Amino acid sequence: MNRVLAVGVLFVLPCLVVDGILPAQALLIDVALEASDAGTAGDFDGDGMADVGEYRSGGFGLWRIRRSTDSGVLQVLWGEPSLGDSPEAADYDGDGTADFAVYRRTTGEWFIADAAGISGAIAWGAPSLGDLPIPADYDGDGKVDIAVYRNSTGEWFILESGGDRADHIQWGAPSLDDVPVPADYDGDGRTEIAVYRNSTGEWFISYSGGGMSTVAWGSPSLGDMPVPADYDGDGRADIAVYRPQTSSTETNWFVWNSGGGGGTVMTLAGVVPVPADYDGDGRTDFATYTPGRFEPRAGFLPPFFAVHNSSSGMLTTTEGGGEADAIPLNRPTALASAN
Ligand SMILES: [Ca+2]
Ligand SMILES: [Ca+2]
Ligand SMILES: [Ca+2]
Ligand SMILES: [Ca+2]
Repeated sequence: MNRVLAVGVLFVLPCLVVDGILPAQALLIDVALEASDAGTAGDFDGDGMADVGEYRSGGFGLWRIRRSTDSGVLQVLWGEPSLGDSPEAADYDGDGTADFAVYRRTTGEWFIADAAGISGAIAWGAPSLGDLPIPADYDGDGKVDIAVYRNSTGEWFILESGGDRADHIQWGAPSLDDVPVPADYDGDGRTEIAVYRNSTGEWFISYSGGGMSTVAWGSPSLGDMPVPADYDGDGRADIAVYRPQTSSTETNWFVWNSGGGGGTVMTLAGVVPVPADYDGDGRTDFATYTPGRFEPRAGFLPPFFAVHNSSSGMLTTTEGGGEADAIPLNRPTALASAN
């Protein structure tokens, strides 16, 4: 793989804010006012609280973010769905706010809008080899690194933000249905390379400081999906799975707390898990997204988010944008990288 930066012909990504502010200005204002050193995943306005948001997988690549600071809606066009762009928002420049970014699944290119402006195409990924986008801060410099997991071979290719070094690691067995679950499991600030084995429910974690561990946590026959995140707030990602519900009262979150005390279970109805720290207390909140849908008598029911706030124990619901082609942001890596 090679890296191509800022090629002469930039992309056809239109970028505008529908509510009247040019995106470049909006981004710069956010940076100037809200810069902080520790970015919360999914936090576009930089207040330390993740924002609920959606990206339309059809049409013109519309993002719709509900700002946690003022509940205002930020709408930005970024991406070209017809070319297979998928949303990969993350804090690539380390200024404490999530940057709009897409990975182009037809060409293996990344397009990022960060504080420095709009990137050219960064070629990092081979679609024909089944590469999946898995951005995370692997080198621990506070900036998310561009990375892909090669689903055909189990290889990881990481473009480290600190020093522009590239890392290549073999970790994962495609024949055993491994999926990437990168997260900071030991809390040293560097994301671990890890896979969840969909055939057995085992986790294989390769620690950034050396060593590895294997943990059995998950029931593949019940459709468990890995959702690692720091639910107990000790700074280390917890091993966790989300189980699709057959009824709205069925328990569907199973967390193995890294801080001790065994496991945590939670029931929160919804279709897509979107865990993130929405109330900004340092603990990841259980959260789900239910897509918009047509009901025979009711007509179109808009999508909505349900968040169980860890700070208060209260449930918050927020209506989404209303389009049937919208997909939620803050999906776990294993899910987000797959589609
Ligand atoms: Ca926020
Ligand atoms: Ca980094
Ligand atoms: Ca934890
Ligand atoms: Ca929280």
